[in-house]
Amino acid sequence: MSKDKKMSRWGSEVLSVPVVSECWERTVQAESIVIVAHRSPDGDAVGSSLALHQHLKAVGLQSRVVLPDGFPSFFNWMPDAEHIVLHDEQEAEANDLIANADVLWCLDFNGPKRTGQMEEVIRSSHAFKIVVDHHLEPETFADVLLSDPVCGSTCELIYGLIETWGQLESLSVDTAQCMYTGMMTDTGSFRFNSVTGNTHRILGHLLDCGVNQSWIHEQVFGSNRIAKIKLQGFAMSEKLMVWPEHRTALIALTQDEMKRFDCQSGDTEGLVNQALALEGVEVAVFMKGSEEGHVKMSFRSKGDYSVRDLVAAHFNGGGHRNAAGGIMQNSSVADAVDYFESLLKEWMPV
Ligand SMILES: [Mn+2]
Repeated sequence: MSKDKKMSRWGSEVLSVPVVSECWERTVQAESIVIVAHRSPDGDAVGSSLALHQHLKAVGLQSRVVLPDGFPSFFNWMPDAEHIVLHDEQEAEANDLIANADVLWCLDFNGPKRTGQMEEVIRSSHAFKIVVDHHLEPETFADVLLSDPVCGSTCELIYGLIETWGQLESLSVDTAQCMYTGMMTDTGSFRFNSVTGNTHRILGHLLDCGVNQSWIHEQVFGSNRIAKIKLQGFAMSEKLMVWPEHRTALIALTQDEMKRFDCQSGDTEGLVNQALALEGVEVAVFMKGSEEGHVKMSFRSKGDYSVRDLVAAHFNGGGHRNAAGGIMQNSSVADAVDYFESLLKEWMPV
């Protein structure tokens, strides 16, 4: 890195001033600005999309947010969440927006595959595409790639963008609330290793902007439906498997079981972390059957053990060292559990 290269104070090449400035120029000149994020949108996907949308609004620019499918209802309070276009419900409108966008902001995903049914229209759109993301091994499909796998959340990178644009004075409460939400949910409420001094400096500024942090926490973590709590109780009491000799725990739920408890989007979130929080457990797995007959999996680990390597080798997925996701196509949950068990000796810590 040459010394005279202009950097934002973020200290990495990720948000180099000329590149970030070009993104701004393109956005200002665009007639149609569209923001997209990954499928099964989480707090960071919804939060970063709406944070950018709200910021653009604050400086007088209109944009639309298009997501592949629905998000948990505990994010409904976010300003303009009701105006998000969901591809699985409004396919024609969603495709039209993406295909005809001049600038397409792609947030919180490392490749179009992560947007499910939106993949093709994103790839073929003639828009100027800008990726802002923090997942490993980003695909180079966009015109600009602002990727920082060390950063705790895409929301934190959005703050960095706004700062590098010199627009922090325009940061509205609405923008700040969305940003805070994504930073909170992607860092386990600010406790993961990805949290830095810079994260907390940003949080300090967001609070100064008027973010109501205890209210947000209450909306996201303190508004559980009874059905969700019962499902989680059932999972912990009836479905938890532990292999103490391998310091490994697993919870697996079938479609039938989830239907029995009226499982909705987001209801199984956090189960894998509960399994990981068990004494002596260093690797935790959550599996669930899907409508399409696949088994979706979340892996978590503590310390140096890389679940990413395990997932890449056996479960058709990827992620980070301590958090990864995979899938077994056309498999029953029972078969997926059996397969995982057969790998214990070879793969799990002893
Ligand atoms: Mn994220």
